[in-house]
Amino acid sequence: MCNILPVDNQTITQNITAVTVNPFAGQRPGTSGLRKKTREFMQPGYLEAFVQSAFNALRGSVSGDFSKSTLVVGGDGRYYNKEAIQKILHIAIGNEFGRVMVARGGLLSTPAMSAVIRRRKAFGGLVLSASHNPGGIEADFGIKYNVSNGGPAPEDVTERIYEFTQRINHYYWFTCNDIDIRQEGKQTYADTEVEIFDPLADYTVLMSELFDFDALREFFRGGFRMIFDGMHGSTGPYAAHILEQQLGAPKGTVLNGIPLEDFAGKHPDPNLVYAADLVRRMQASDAPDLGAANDADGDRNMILGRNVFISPGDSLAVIAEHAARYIPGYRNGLAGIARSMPTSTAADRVAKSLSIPIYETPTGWKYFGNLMDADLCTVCGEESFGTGSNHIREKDGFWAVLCWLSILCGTRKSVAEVMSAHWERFGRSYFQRHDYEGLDLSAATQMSEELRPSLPALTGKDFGASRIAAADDFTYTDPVDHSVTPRAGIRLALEDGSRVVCRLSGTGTQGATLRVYLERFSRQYDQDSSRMLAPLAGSVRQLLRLKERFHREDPDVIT
Ligand code: G16
Repeated sequence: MCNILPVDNQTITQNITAVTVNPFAGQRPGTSGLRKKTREFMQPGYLEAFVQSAFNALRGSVSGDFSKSTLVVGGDGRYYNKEAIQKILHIAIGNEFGRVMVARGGLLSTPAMSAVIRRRKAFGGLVLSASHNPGGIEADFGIKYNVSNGGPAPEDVTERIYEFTQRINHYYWFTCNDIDIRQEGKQTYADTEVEIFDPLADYTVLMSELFDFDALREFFRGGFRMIFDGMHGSTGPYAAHILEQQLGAPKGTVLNGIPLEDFAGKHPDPNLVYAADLVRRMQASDAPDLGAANDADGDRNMILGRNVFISPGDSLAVIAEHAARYIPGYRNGLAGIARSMPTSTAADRVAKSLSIPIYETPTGWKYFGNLMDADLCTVCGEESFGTGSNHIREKDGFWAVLCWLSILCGTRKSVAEVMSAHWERFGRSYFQRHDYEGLDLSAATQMSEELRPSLPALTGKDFGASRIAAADDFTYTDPVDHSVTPRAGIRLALEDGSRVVCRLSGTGTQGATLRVYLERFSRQYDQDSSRMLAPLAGSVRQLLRLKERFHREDPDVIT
């Protein structure tokens, strides 16, 4: 059917119509799918054009026939999630997918999507989320395609999708009433079976295979206390189900666990700024032993102890250090560790001590996929509050929480004690990310263009409390398929081992966001991060001439 060249709004079969649509500018996926203002997505035909372009780009891999393919659909529950799911269903049936699996209520965290794709051997999945960005009609929306290994589509696929978006002229639409996705069950529409499934089931089984649920149950029974902030995103139900129902943590362990379309008007972003309530509770005199939060789609995490914040780079290093000993799923050891280039080098020292390789990739979880598929690495992490392993092909916020829970259970130490022991052994990478948001896009792009040619001449120049040993724009060559990713971030390596990285965010929906990553190594681990990093922060502001270019002195967000 779909090879027929349609004329305007031509009926293809009784209920399938080829609907005319014009291309929309700017549908190129960024670091993680297509993210835009919700209103942009709500324009007639906008989502339809992107979804059909994705199907057009993917059709070649199944010789033009989706009849044996399963597509998984779900999202983080933000505003427009339900409407988008209905549209996707009508288009997927119009494109004659053999099966479409929709999470009950349309709610599926990103890691659960990855787990479902892998366990059900699906062709791929569409995730509706703008991650940690706010939700609502005036806020953000997004859509991402995940491939059959469960991971985000690699760049060659997203570029193919983008090419199709530029010349799309119709999409296939199956006409029927809205499909009820509130109850589990199966129904057939045209040649497609639509299955509504329990979004908690596969993920819970996977976690029970990796972690020792009996030991964790015992740990809670012994009085261990934690709080988990679901930030009104999609992970609340998973956390309530696993922590409170399966592991016996007391009711009330999960805060903000009910998914809301607007995340209660907040940024569902687990960091010190946006998870301020959780931070306050972890600083109180009666604070529990562990505090954690996940973002709206459940792939990001933040870990806190009593009065202790664990930076994502340290969290990766600690999980890698202890996984084989305290987490059954990793008892055979790790094949390797991977981190994105701006992420602190704390994990590198652990990899060295374990005599396993460390891989440095561009920002974006998709770059870990090949390494994990080739069994080159087991755990991965990014400074953007992402940690995960080869159990799926996405970062997994709740998995990171269970890792920390298992480490605390196994060592019987507090979060602070685990961290001190780690730093005592390996030294500490003081790390901060400074974000300058809402910059003029062309001025920010021009800044990067001007900086690049000047990099070689920076070697030997004073910088912070040291001197620049090397400066370049990171180019990544994938060790598996040898694909090359240039311009992945400007990095300065200093003579004292410090590092500074600058890059523009690929996930923003307005203007440009400049990210500046600062890292300084020290054997002394009890210093104040801001004080340790102040000389680097000052030098980078001068190098980038931020005041002159953007009238900015201070970053909007420091994490
Ligand atoms: C996405 C990607 C991550 C990446 C992050 C930050 O996260 O999945 O791999 O590290 O964006 O990207 P940027 O610095 O370009 O904004 P998420 O949680 O937003 O999907």
